[in-house]
This record gives sequence, structure tokens and C-alpha cells, in this order.
Amino acid sequence: MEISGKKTVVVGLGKTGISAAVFLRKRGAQVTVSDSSKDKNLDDAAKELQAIGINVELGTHSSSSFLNAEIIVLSPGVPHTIEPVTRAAERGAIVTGEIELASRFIKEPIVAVTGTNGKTTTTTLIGNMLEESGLKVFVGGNIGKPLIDYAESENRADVVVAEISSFQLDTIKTFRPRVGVLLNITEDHLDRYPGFDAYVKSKARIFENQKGNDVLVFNASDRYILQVSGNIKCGILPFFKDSGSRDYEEYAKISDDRIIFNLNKTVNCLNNEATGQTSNTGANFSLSFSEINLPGKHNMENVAAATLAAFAAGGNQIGIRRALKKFRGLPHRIELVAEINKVGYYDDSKATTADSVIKALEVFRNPVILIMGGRNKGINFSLLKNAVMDHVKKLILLGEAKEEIKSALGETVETTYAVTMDDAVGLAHDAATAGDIVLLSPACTSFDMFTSYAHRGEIFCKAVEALKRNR
Ligand code: UMA
Repeated sequence: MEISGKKTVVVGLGKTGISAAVFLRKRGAQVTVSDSSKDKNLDDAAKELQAIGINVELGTHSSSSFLNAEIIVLSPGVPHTIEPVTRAAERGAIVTGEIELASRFIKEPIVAVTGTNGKTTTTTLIGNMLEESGLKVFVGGNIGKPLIDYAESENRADVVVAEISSFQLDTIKTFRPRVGVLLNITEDHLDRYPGFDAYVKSKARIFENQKGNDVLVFNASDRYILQVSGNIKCGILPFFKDSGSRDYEEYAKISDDRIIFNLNKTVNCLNNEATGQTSNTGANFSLSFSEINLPGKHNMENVAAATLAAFAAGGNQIGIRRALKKFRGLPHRIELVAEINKVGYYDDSKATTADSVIKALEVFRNPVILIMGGRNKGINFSLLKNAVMDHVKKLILLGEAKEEIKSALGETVETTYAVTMDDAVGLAHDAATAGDIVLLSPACTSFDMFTSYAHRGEIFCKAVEALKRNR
């Protein structure tokens, strides 16, 4: 893609927009960044970009900014259907995303991870496993570090590991990960897609351009992934739960207490390319759940996927085991924050889908007091009925979606409203008896009350710490 001298517009002045604008400017493009928000927090970034010759428009997407644009780079949070963008596309502008743009300038092989849940854990694990195997790795993408930063960096890696969201897949064209990972597909982001089918199609784009000896690691126990798997045109490394027999040559099977890897052939598809590593042949081994410091069966799926992907990208068994031994999970994902009066307080603020809340509830055998709520992003809360019935002693609801959740689940379990997070934690404490679990697992986004899921998790942790101090 020729960039020098081109009239470009970057939409959104978040992490992606800032990085993409700097990249385009350094490559000699005329750059305008347009952000519909007037938020004062954008002012500093705007000034920094202006200082290097980038135009910044805040508070609107004016048609004049998009007039004569040749390339438009969308941030993932910006729908590609907004009017100024569709108009410019009709006039012949190239509309792209930061992932597509970055991938055109990255020569090293890319391992790309998508799925509704578990992306960040799996991406982090793959990065750690490859590093422990002696490779130089860049980890970025939806995990919080735009991929385009790597395209500009002088610090070259052997392998790039990228977390990729469906929003980012919506704007790809040629993006071709040498190793793709498709973890699972459950209802999510239905406020952004016309329906679930469109969301499934978006996720399946991870392997759209994979071919030849590229590899797709995928969840063969996921019915929506199986529905789209007919379109795979590259090598496969499936992982699945130990039920039913499947005719796969190489795979990972998750039994009741271990993950069994059957990797008889050479699976390193990057063999002797960028990594210079030799192939991993004859890797038949198993990982016991007790060796893995992560809660829940869903995490065994993440470990299975990460291990297969790491093998495919040149990792070795010693490095993979070493990384697993060190990894203790990421913050805000079923994270034990404190134990107060024999009650465990867990922060699962990252859980913004029904499926992730179900997975969290399944981790616990003891009664759970569940704190839920926030802004609904199109989730059908009645999907939680059975799991709530089986695990939850009391439901404490917070935020914009509280009434909607109550009407879906209120008949299943005793329900109370809370106004603030402090209030929710206090009510949970009052309801808990020794042995119970207090779990924040919201099934909603945080944006009605907090700046991010991490912010929500931090406020929860602070409330729990205060409770511990004052008890
Ligand atoms: N904006 C407009 N016009 C619009 C809509 C938004 O100008 O029509 C502006 C907003 O005012 C805001 C800016 O766009 O100032 C924000 O852009 P963004 O939401 O794309 O945010 P970034 O900071 O660029 O972060 C994005 C990802 N965010 C989203 O996909 C919503 C980050 O993932 C990612 O880490 C980052 O790029 C680097 O790749 C976050 C996320 O929530 C963690 N992802 C979703 C998820 O994981 O479920 C997909």
C-alpha cells in the first residue's frame, strides 16, 4: 500500500488512532484524525499529534475532513457503517483498519488469536511459551498495544503474537496469520452486529486468507466454529473436550484431569523461516490440570489452544512447560482478591458475556453471591438461568441493566439492587456465611459507571480491601 503523499483520515483518537496517525505521518502521508467526542481527555493527544503536523478534528466527523480522502483508517471502536465513511468509500476511498495496515508492513510471521472469551489469556500464554522457548516475541493487538507500533519499531522480533477482536477482523482484506487461533464463539457485541450470524462470520475471518502450510488452531467442540470450519484452506490443529471420537490426525484432547496432545507429525509451520527453529516431531505428551495454575475447564481450553499454537510457531515442550509453571493468570479474571471470614472474594470484572459468567460460576462448588450488571451490549440474560439456579445464593445487581437482569433472573434467585460498587460489596458481605464465594462477574460492559472493565475491577478490589480493614 502506497502511503507517501496520500490524503489520509484516521477515525478515533484512542490508542489505535494515535499509533496509526503517527505511523502514516512518518511515512509521508497528509493525516487528519477525526474523533466525534469533545472529551477534554483527548486534548493532550491532539496537541502532540498537531505538533508533528497532523490535523486533529474533535467533536464531530465533518464531511470536509473526509472530502478527497484516499485512505481511511478506522479504530476498532468505530463502526464501518458510519455515514462519512460509507460516503468516502462510495467516492473510492480505501477504508481499512489498523490491523490490515500493520500486517502489510510486518514481514515476520504473525500468530493471531480470536474468540469471544479467553483471547487475552491465550495470547499472553503463547507469547510466554515462545519466549521461554528462546524466541524473540512481540505481543500486541486488542490486548492493548496496537500492532502498528511494531510495524514502526526498530526492535525486530522472530514472531508477532496478536490478539484480534471481531471489530478488527471487520476491516481486514489480506491479513494472513501464519498461525490462527479460534477459541470459541458465543453471543457478544450484538449491539454492533445486525445479528449473531454476522458476528460468527466476522470471527471466521481469522482464517479467511490462511492457506498452504499455515495452521489454524480451533475449538472442535464449539458448534458455531464447526459450522464455519468447512471453509478452512490450511493445516489444522483442533482441540476438543473428551467426548465422541473425531478423525483428526493431530490434536489436543481435554479429559477430566489432563490435556492429551497428539502431535505425531511436524507441526512447526514456521520451520526454518523467520525463526530458524527445527521442527517439533513426535510430540505426544500430556499436561495434568494440577500443573496449570488457572481455574476452570475453560482455562484448560485456553492452555490447549496456546500450546498447539506455540508448537506451530516454533515453541518447544520445555519452554511451553516452563511458561505454564510461571503463569498465574491475568488480573480481573476470576482473581482471588481476599478472604474475609472464610468467604472468598473474586474479581471477574473482565466477564462481559453470558458465557464467561457461566464459566466463572462453574469454577465454584460452594454457594456464590454474584454481583452483576453494568451496560448491556445486547446480551440475553436468560441464558444464565440454569447456571444461576445451580450456583447462586443471592444476586446483587448494579448499573443500567439491573432491571433487565432482574426480569430475566429475578424469579430464579433472591435479588437486590445496589447503587455503587461499595454498596454491592457491603450487601454481599452481609449475605455471605463462611464457605461462600462473593464473585463480581458482570455480564455487562462497565461504561455506564466506570472507564473500563479494569477500572471496575480496581474499584471492586478497593471496596473489598476497605471491608477487610474495617471488619
Ligand atoms: N469514536 C469516534 N467515532 C465513532 C466511535 C468512536 O470518533 O463513531 C472515537 C471515540 O470517541 C474514542 C475513540 O474512537 O475517542 C476510541 O477508539 P477505540 O474504541 O477503537 O479505542 P482504542 O483506544 O483505539 O482501543 C482499541 C480497542 N478498543 C475497542 O475495540 C473498543 C482496544 O480493545 C484495543 O486494546 C486497542 O484498540 C489496541 O488495539 C479494548 C476492547 O474493549 C480492550 N476491545 C473489545 C473487547 O475486547 O471486547 C473488542
